[in-house]
Amino acid sequence: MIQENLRNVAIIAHVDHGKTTLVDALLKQSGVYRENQEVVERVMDSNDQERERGITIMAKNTAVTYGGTKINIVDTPGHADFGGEVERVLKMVNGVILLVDAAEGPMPQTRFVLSRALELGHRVIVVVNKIDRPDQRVYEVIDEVLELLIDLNATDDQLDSPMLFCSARAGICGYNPEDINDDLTPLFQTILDYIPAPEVDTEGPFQMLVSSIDYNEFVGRIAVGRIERGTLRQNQEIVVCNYHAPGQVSKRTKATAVYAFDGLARVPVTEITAGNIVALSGTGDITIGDTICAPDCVEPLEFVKISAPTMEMTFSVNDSPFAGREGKFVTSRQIRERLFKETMKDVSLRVTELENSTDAFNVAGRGEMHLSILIETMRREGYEFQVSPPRVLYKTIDGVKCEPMERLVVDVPSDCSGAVIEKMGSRKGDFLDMTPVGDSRVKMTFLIPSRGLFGYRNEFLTDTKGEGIMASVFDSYAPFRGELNRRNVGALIASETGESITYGLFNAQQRGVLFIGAGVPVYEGMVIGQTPKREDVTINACKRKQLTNTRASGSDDALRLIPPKQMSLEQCLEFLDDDELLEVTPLTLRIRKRILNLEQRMKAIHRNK
Ligand SMILES: Nc1nc2c(ncn2[C@@H]2O[C@H](COP(=O)(O)OP(=O)(O)OP(=O)(O)O)[C@@H](O)[C@H]2O)c(=O)[nH]1
Ligand SMILES: [Mg+2]
Repeated sequence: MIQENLRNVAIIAHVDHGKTTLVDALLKQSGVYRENQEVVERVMDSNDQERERGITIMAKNTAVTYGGTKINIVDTPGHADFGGEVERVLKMVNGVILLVDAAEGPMPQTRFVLSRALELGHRVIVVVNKIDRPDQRVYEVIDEVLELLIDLNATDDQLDSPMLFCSARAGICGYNPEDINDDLTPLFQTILDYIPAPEVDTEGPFQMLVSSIDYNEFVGRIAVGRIERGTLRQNQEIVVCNYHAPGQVSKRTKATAVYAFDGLARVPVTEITAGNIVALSGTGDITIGDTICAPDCVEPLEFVKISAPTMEMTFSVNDSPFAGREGKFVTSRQIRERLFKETMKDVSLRVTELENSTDAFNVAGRGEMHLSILIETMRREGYEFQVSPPRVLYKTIDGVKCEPMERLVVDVPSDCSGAVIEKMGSRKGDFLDMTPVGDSRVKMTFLIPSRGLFGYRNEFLTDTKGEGIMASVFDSYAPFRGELNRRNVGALIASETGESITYGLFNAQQRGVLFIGAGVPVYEGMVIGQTPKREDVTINACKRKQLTNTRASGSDDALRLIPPKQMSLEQCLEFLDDDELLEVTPLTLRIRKRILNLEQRMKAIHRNK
């Protein structure tokens, strides 16, 4: 049977190309909002960190009705670190909308998400967005998209994909850049005409693949996915086949509540047929990739291939001198439970226990941002722990040590290109190609070890006077390219435990840039700033001025401190060197030497020499 009045589509693109903004416009123009209803911008970016950072982190579902047809829409993240989110939802849909920024053109993540959609044989609607940008170059971008499709071995059918032109922000689009409608009718119409309606068997035994997990404190875990076959009724008996333990006896349970998506809400339904995207509770401990079946026909479905993590960090119990002062959850058992819980809903995260330690866990993900979001989420929940610097995951291929390489695309003012090429060289990157963008900019592609990109973003912004755009995505594993310095500055290290004092810091700031001001508790071995050269300097931040007969120590107030450099979580992670750790508590981030005591540290240095 063909579900004529149903379409399931995902919106995919590189970061910031306007996916969530387009969903806003689709919701508005399909009449989801009442008149006078207050409308939030980028409404799908509903969790705290998404709103703060202005990016989508998790893929989410919504649905609109247009001309009597229900369109389930999945909004996906465009940042390369969350590529796993895109991979997992592609099985839920029957086609995709590929957005491309009219000025930036296809970027690394455009290539990644498009290749995944093509592999699954999905139909693609190409939408060139932000045509209102003064620096738009629509006609060049059209060619770039076609080149990309050819490069990815698209079939003739896929090469004939419809192409539309749109301003998501203005809510307008058209079939031709010179002829734009004053609403999104052409896009709605193209979805109805070009994305296939699900063709399904509604009579057979019920079967569904779980593509998302949600949580609600009243009903617990909620499984989301597209019904593959059959019909689901409320309170129907179901069986869950565990994706992680194939062959294991499956758990029998009941679908206590079944919901369909409707605008920003979920509405309870008593019965729903194959082809539809549903949310259901009552499944207990379920994970993404599980299959839910009717008890009389237990057949697990195949899940999509999720790309493997390329880097990891060690999370461990905080053992600094200040441990346990600020966190609510500090034990290894609590940290362990929290990390494993995360793997149930994040398909690209891997957590493993260390062989000879019960207090430490290796957490592997797709990039620094992927792991820093997890760290930030945990600290907001009250967890305290420490993390190692991120390191890439090596692989031995045919007996050769290989490392992950990234495809890096930069779009920079032409006169900055030399500086960027030089830096790429020193970070062991290979230059692939360069094309002009308009009159004054160039787009360059490099293949560079993931290691070579650690800490590069800030340098890049300086080298391009803040006008450069850079984006990278994992490309492949290639033979190890040799040692690279992790950073080219040193650490200013506190030599005493106590409270930082203006006098001591005044001396310290002559040696480098401080991360703390006066009145901050410090301990021996804590990193309180950076030095300009690759050389660590130990300094007493708690030092008081000697009292003399004529002047009291209070005259410290006359010394002026330069405001400290406030280090964000990401900056701390970029800064960390191999012999350092980051202490994370709900209130504070402290960088410290792994070995706190100066004497022991010197011994360790000698040993390594
Ligand atoms: N000029 C212009 N700006 C737009 C348009 N559509 C979106 N933007 C802006 O582009 C920025 C990113 O928009 P989002 O909708 O968050 O982009 P996204 O693709 O969802 O980003 P991620 O989910 O993080 O990958 C926002 O500042 C939007 O206001 C458009 O049509 N024209
Ligand atoms: Mg978004």
